Amino acid sequence: MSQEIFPVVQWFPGHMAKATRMITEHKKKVDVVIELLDARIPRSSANPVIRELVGDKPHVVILNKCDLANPKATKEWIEFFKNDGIHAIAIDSKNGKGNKQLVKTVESLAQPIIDRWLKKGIKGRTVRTMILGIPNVGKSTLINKLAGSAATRTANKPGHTRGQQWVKVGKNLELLDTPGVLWPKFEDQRAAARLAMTGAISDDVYDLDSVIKQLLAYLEEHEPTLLHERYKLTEEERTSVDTMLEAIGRRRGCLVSGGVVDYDKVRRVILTDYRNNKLGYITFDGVDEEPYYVDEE
Ligand SMILES: Nc1nc2c(ncn2[C@@H]2O[C@H](COP(=O)(O)OP(=O)(O)O)[C@@H](O)[C@H]2O)c(=O)[nH]1
Ligand SMILES: [Mg+2]
Repeated sequence: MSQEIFPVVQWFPGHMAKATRMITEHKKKVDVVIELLDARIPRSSANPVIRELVGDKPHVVILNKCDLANPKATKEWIEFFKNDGIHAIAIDSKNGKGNKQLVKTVESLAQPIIDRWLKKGIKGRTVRTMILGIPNVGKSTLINKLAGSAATRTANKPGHTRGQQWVKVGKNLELLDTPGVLWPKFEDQRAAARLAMTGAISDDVYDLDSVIKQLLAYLEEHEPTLLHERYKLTEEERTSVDTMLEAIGRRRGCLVSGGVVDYDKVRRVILTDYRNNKLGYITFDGVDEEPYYVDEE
């Protein structure tokens, strides 16, 4: 079965302009940029604006939620970024795994900047950094973990926006306690479906039927064993995403009176199974995969 593409969510042009303004404003204040990606969808959770705006500023990519991703794929993605000249590390912010490595990486990336400062006679200046990423990628969780282990919040050094503060992390590193929110690329409908599955898009704004069909099509193509272990589908039931949905509905007892399958219920069962890791640990974005775009009128 070939992978079908279903329209998922509409593209909102205003969001890209908002992200651009936010990065442009903050860029001047920071020495190193920390870009948080979802390890399950490192391409779909990225916003291309970041690359253009960050320019040659030191930049570290974090593959967060690596506890939910396929470990082999995470290694491939780290290699992929390395080949592109970008340091990438995998972390699990929820459990604080990888935070020390993150601080060390940022400090080492900042070393040339510190050396330049020293040449100019500037001593004891802290390196400033901020976290950027799309909603729900784990920005607040990471900031809280990093800030929680920091001795003090540098309350007397406010950021530009009211209420923002710099938090001391590590020896000579400061982190802006408010992250930069980026908007994902909704114009790529396959990426949009993956963002929806992983919880980056509010459950009210996308078409669940399209998303679940893409999930089934993806599993059938890339992870058939996971799919069949969970739902025990026969060859015939796997003819199309529609026959799969119907069979899963019958097997899981998602029926309305008269023995008709309650499709809305089936979709929710599958989404819940996926989100509770009952379908395994999947990285949807492949390093070699071509981006897919649907032209919007
Ligand atoms: N499993 C797992 N969950 C995470 C991780 N980091 C964040 N989360 C969860 O992802 C959700 C969104 O995190 P949050 O920090 O609020 O994201 P933000 O919108 O980027 O600030 C929360 O339920 C977190 O507990 C991680 O590394 N692993
Ligand atoms: Mg947050």
